[in-house]
Amino acid sequence: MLSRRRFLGTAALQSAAALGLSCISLPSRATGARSFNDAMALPKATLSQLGRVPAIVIGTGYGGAVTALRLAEAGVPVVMLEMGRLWTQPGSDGKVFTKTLSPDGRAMWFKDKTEAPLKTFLGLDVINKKIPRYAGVLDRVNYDEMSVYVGRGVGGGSLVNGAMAVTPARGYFEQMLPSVNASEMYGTYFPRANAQLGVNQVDPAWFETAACYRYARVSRAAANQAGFKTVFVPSVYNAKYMEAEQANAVPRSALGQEVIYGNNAGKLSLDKTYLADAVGTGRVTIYTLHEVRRIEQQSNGDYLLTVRQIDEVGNVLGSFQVSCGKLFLGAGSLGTTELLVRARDTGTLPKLSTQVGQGWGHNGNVMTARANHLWNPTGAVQSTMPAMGINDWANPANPVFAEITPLPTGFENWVSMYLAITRNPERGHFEYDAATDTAKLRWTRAQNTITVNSAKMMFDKINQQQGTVYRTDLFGGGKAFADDFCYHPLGGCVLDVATDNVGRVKGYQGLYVTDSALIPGSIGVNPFVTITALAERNIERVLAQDFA
Ligand code: FAE
Repeated sequence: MLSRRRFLGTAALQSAAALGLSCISLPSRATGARSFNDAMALPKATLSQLGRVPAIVIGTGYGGAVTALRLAEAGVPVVMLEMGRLWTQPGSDGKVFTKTLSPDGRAMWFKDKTEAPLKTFLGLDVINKKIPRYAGVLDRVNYDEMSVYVGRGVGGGSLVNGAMAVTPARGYFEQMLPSVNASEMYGTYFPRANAQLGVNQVDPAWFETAACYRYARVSRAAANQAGFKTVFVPSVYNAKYMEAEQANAVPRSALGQEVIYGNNAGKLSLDKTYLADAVGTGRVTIYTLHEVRRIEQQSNGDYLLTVRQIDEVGNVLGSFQVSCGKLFLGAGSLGTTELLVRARDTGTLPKLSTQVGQGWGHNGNVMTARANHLWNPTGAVQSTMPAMGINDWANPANPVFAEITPLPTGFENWVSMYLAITRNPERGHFEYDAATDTAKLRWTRAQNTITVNSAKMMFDKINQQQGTVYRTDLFGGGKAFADDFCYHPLGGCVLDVATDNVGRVKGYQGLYVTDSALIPGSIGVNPFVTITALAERNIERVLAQDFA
């Protein structure tokens, strides 16, 4: 059952979109006129009308959403600034998100053509489509030798991701974040994150017969026959809704090819969980299409932000300033790191450490695909939500955790696809580029060799056993391994290196990192459960120690 708080928050998120507002909050009457700042209760207050606020959270992804909710529950009024739009209002086609196979501008963040992970099919340029430039939900940030996919909008990556909600193996977590008490994480914060995110799992008995998971059963059999273990993968996609989709009882989303450009149903993205609860407290106001461009510190210790507001087609509506006592960065590994690298290297936060911008990794991501024999079809209708992975992470010589992913073309294609997560110790770093006023990722394609070789060892063995081959027509350039993009950017402002043990940025008081930038480049599984749990841990300590 919906709590009153979530009901109110959801209503505010829905009505703001319906009214075309770029400012989302509960009207004061809905909460019985609490004592928070009047201006914040005004749905139409522009940012510059706020002047000074106690706390600002930049970004509405996992780290930002956790932080805003817990601050608000503790009585702190919070302003959230999000560069993307709110995704709760249907467009003229009656859908919030665009169609996957015939996308419009809603698909991507200001691109002229979609830039999907798959470049071609059978070598033909039939996947990517021309689209109008618009504040779409998926961005592909193209650096010289690596492209990074991220979500844009209220909910960040939760709007576009595959919903796989995996808690990392404890031994690897301890290795990557040795200064974090693992007993507390596994006893308190991982369970808290999983509960609040709404993590569930498909019914194993239903999975065995569901047509939409034939592709996963085919990949499971091939992996098992080659000697690899497989496991079910938990998810924040509602398993019961998917069962109803398979039974044709509800509109299809996971079974309707929807995922990277957003799901019109079924998925518990953050706007339905943490953010709805946060707004429902009456203490959180979200400003959408507001991008933070500059952070400086004032003589009284407050932070002054310069924020650019755009409309949905990219016209700049204005540039505003707002100040705060405490500033939480939740703009994601790329966004948070860019803001801090820019601030250090343009001299607005000169005391930031040289460690800011270091320690970036892509969680060892690589995609690959195999061609099955004609007698082994994978199914014309495939769930876009992976439910199973090949788990060989315990192999000390070559740890790999490979998600069995769909290729939902809508017709039989005999393809088995995978997103492999490997252990790659290579790290990249960010450098400020004055000409473009951006932070550039320094990462070379050669740094991916370990990842490709690692995945190749697993899938060579499966191919050999099955007598099958790689598909080389999907990723461009005849490649079997997509070593030029990733979904899991991690690091850039690493915990206990560029920050202290709870994310306080070194060199400055009242400045915190809350998101994937804290994680040192690798966590061995899909990262959002870890990002959420770590943010839960950190904000609990910050509230106890810095707000007392
Ligand atoms: P994130 O969710 O990226 O949110 C950051 C937010 O900040 C975004 O909404 C930005 O628009 C906003 N922002 C950035 N800069 C600014 C600025 N200057 N001013 C204002 N706003 C700003 O951060 N992970 C899993 O665990 N399971 C999966 O199945 C999975 N599948 C994925 C599939 C895709 C296609 C993608 C792209 C990612 C996937 N991920 C998955 C990764 C996961 O979504 C990602 O690790 C988290 O979203 C990162 O969370 P953060 O809180 O760091």
